[in-house]
Amino acid sequence: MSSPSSSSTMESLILQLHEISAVKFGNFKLKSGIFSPIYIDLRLIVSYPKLLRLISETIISTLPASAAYDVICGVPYTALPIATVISTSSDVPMLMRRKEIKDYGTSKVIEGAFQPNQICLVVEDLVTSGTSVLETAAPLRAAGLKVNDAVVLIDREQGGRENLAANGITLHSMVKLTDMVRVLKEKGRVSEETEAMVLKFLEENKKVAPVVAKDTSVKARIPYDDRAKLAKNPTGKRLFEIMVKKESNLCLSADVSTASELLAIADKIGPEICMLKTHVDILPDFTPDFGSKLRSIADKHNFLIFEDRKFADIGNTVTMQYEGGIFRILEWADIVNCHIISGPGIVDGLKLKGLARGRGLLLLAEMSSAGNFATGDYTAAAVKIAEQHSDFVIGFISVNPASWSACPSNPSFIHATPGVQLVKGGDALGQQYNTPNSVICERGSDIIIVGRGIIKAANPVDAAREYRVQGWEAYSKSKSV
Ligand code: 5BU
Repeated sequence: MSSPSSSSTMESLILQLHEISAVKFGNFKLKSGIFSPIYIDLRLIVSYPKLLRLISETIISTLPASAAYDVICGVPYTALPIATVISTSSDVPMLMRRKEIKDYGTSKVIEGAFQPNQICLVVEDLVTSGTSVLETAAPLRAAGLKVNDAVVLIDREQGGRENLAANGITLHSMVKLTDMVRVLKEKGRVSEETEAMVLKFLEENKKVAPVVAKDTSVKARIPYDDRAKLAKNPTGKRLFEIMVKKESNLCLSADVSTASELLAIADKIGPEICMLKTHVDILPDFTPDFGSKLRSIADKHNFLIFEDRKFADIGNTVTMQYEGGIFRILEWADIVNCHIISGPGIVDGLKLKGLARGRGLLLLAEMSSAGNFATGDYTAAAVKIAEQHSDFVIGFISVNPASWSACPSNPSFIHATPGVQLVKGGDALGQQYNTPNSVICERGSDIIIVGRGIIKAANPVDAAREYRVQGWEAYSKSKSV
């Protein structure tokens, strides 16, 4: 609010927002979980085209020249109309970020035409912690765009600017919440008491964490290198060591249509991952030399191979399924997994073949799909079986190990979590996605397993790098909770 003309525009804008009840006073729960005496609901502005135009014009004129950009992208949904008006009035192409990921067609997260390395300005209506801006910047960056600046109509001044700066994004705001309340008080729209209450609230809530941990029982994490020393199984130990060496807790789920595609993507993405997960029975061109070819790629890039076979039969049968058939999984997979539905005998069976070869086993303690039955006592039973076989079991497929307060697992066990994408959501067949930060920091897992988020990305290598960086940053942060 520098020049008189810009300050009168701001005043008029604030008053108009108040007139349409886009600014409300009371006791409101925010997305971040905190209660606030002031609430801003800018969804209404679509019904006031003149105001929408004024907001869009003012937003763009507030930006300093240093904030150069080639394209713009509004944070869904409220900022979409603002971004659209900016795009059409200033003739700058726009992109759209999908909030829900579809499982048909192109499965794109970013819609619109763009070139790698173009600079994208993120447009947002309201910033509290900056989480929504980061959720939009992440898939833009994964698609190869640069995100350096974000512009917002209202800054609640609760740490968003700092959280974004920590992620390389400069925030430009048109109106600060303190200015808004001051203007409304000066113009007689709110009482002195209300102003004081809002200012006190802002003073007391200057910093809202970008993502508020839902489970406060999440403890500071024991570093992977210390846990490597605790692991009894050589493959479990090696996995921790690879993670530390490559600064990667990313497992690629290589669910591609052919063995040759799988080998090609393993070679390209190998440097980013600690583990590669296969479903060997989906490959129509599988040949007996598949295992040795994949092994040499794994050795070249130093990652482990995890065949997501999900054994489920009695002990005697799984010994044959593990070693025999056309796939001969035991020959080439460092790690396999199994259900415990048939009881502990399944672990005895797999161990009979795998232990002498130094292989490792993950138990399915939880699953990512909606309505699955691996919960409560079932999860606790998996932990108990793992403890009894800690020479062979290296850990779990888990979704929310931080919530296993009744049956915490010991730190030598590793947790790997499927159902990960850069944005929360799901597919049409029950898959449920959480973000890398949520999986590692809130849910207490160790490894993010990512399939379509990488495989279907416009540039899978860039996407893998983005997942690796996000996964590792989340781990680094969680060491010092
Ligand atoms: P996606 O494309 O990231 O949704 O792929 C997830 C992969 O993880 C896929 O291969 C599944 O078979 C696998 N998966 C899973 O999604 N959920 C689970 O609970 C288990 C495995 Br176990």
